[in-house]
Amino acid sequence: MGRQILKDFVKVGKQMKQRDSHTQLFLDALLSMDRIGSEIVLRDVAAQHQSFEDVERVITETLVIIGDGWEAGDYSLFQIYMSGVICEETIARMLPEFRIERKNSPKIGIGVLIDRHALGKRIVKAVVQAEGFEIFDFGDGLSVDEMVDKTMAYRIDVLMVSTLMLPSALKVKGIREQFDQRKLKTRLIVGGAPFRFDSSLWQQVGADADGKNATAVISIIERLVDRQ
Ligand code: B12
Repeated sequence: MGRQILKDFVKVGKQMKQRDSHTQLFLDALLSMDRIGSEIVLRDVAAQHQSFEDVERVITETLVIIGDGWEAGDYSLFQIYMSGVICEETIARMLPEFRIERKNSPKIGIGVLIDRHALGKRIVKAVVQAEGFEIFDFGDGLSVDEMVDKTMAYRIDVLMVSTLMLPSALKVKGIREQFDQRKLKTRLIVGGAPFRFDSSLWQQVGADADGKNATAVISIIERLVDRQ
């Protein structure tokens, strides 16, 4: 028993050492639901690196740690929920400072297919919005038909689909099939954990591109729209 406690203690110590200090500070602030402390950490990251990409990295790393901790029974569902809310609020306050003006934006839609993991979508949406694009949020837990119907109703040029579970990722194929049947020219960009774990999955499901994170998606949109 004593040995196990010592082992666990050493393991936690190692994990803390390996973590970036900003990630550790942000984790502590989120777990104690400290909104002001969370924002101070992210502002410090932004000031040191002068880019939103590093802010995004700290947010994503920390949310994954909290999610894994929840699965291991260390944190509560409420802590995950509140962490998401705090991240979203903080991003909404910080991103306008990075915002750029853009003329002739393509119409972009974003939604989570089938599953309910909405945190990644919120971050992607916030970044795309800050880059001056016109973006419509279709929500989460959407079926293939709902995704296609909304794409048509809003005359979307680029549809961004977020999925965090493999069965949902495989359903993207259904969106591609319907686009082809209806002869829609809408470009399809996918993202989320299954596409990060398997780098050729986006091609297998018929997407036009995948994005590893929110910051990466901007150049992908520009490239796909230019090519049309
Ligand atoms: C937090 C979390 C939850 C939270 C979700 C809270 C919420 N409101 O979103 C809760 C606790 C509710 C949850 C529930 C479940 N979860 Co969960 N969850 C996670 C966890 C730990 C982190 C996900 C997350 O929020 N990451 C932080 C965000 C910011 O990162 P992200 O989503 O990856 O997004 C970034 C990029 O991927 C990218 N991106 C995302 N979308 C898009 C879209 C585009 C177009 C682009 C370009 C980029 C992009 O940019 C984002 C910002 O950088 C993952 C583990 C993991 N490694 O991903 C498991 C995980 C996704 N969950 C999993 C599972 C199985 C479930 C449950 C079924 C069962 C369970 N364990 O209880 C339920 C299902 C809920 C449902 N119906 O959808 C599995 C999926 C496995 C699989 N292969 O299918 C994972 C991978 C855990 C695991 N290792 O088993 N989960």
